[in-house]
Amino acid sequence: MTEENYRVLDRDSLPDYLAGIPAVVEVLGEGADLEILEIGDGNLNFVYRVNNASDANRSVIVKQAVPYLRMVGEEWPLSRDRMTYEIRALTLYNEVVPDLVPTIFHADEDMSVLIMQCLSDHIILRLGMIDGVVYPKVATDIGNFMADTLFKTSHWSMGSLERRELMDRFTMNAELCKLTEEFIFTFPYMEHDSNYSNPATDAWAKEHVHTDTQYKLDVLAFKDLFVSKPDALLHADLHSGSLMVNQDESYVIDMEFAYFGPFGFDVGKVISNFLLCCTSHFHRAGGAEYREWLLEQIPVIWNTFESRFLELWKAADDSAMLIDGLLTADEAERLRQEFMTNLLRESAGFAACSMARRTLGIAGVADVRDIEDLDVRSKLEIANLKLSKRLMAERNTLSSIDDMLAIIRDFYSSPVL
Ligand code: ADP
Ligand code: SR1
Ligand code: MG
Repeated sequence: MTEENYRVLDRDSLPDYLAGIPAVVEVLGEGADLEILEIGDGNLNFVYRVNNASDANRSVIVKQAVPYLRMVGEEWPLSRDRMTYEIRALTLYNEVVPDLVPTIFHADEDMSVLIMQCLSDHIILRLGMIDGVVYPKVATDIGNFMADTLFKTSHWSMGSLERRELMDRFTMNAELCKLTEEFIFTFPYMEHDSNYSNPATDAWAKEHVHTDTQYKLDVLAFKDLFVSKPDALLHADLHSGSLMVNQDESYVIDMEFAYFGPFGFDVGKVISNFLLCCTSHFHRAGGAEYREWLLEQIPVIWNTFESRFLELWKAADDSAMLIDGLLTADEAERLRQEFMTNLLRESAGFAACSMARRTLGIAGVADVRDIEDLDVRSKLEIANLKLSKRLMAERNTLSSIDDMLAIIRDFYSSPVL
């Protein structure tokens, strides 16, 4: 990545830039008039939808990283390296799960630009779920996405040398890992200038989060895992804003945080986003019926993930971890069972961290933060914090996803509002 070849693109400069890229011209049409819309609603980057003015079906998405954190502004510098990692991860995902990620038309590391398939018939899952829309395939798609990407980049699948070579391509996604270390695992559990504020929530957090030694030490144990447990190539920002869906398809986007980390981080984040949305529907129009749908998706996600992961594992050749002849069939079965129980517990802990950071930290979720009535919002926020604390405290009692669901259902059986 060089500085001299970088310039920030905008609606004026995009047409010339795109005209020089044959693969993009092929999609948009030679010499076509272009419509360009800045559609970025994310925290970090600029995203444009570009389409042929006379044929909106001929469209691409242009995503560019700028050298700062977009949600804060230029006063928070952030290296553009993140786009290099997004390009690398999306390239790999296109090999591993091509039906679940956008196709790449062009990638330019010097310009920190990614040009990809425009998902014009799809909506961000978070927005759909806020509106109470049922997506029949999303839970199985996410489960399969996680199983394939996590298993196939892990030491249970890859050989030792090839895995370390792959790890090497993601090790230096350092600034985004640091963002996660701070904004998910540190700042939300203490007084910090960056934190969100809502008076009643602040008061509750002061009493029940900042001074809860066990909870803070538990969160730190998960920060330790995040920092030190390179199980597999994670998406590492797999929330409902990173999924674009419709009734038939689901696509995963926005993999700029990709790095080698613990399996449970992706799984836990996904689960937490269904819970954050579920809590919000105590106020939102979806009500009990939609809450039930959201809760039912959690075992579907987990069971799909688990059965696909185990299917891949049972069919795997020798790996960095296992070679033929090391374990008997019974021993291998026991290993896999214990592994899955640990992964479930790990996922519950990461889900707990994710719920707290989305409640107390700078980067909230629209599910709750967009609710204007501060008292209502605060009640939902406190519910999310209580559920986070319960999941964290009871994670090591879990033997199955049904156990987790039982805790969640018991929690929601007490009044939220
Ligand atoms: P950031 O990295 O800044 O969080 P995202 O990758 O989440 O950016 O993209 C921001 C928004 O741009 C998404 O919420 C979505 O609305 C839109 N978007 C991103 N990628 C695509 C795509 N391939 N097709 C359609 N819309 C997209
Ligand atoms: C400053 S933290 C910004 C957050 O936005 C991204 O989507 C990640 O979730 C990150 O933690
Ligand atoms: Mg992003």
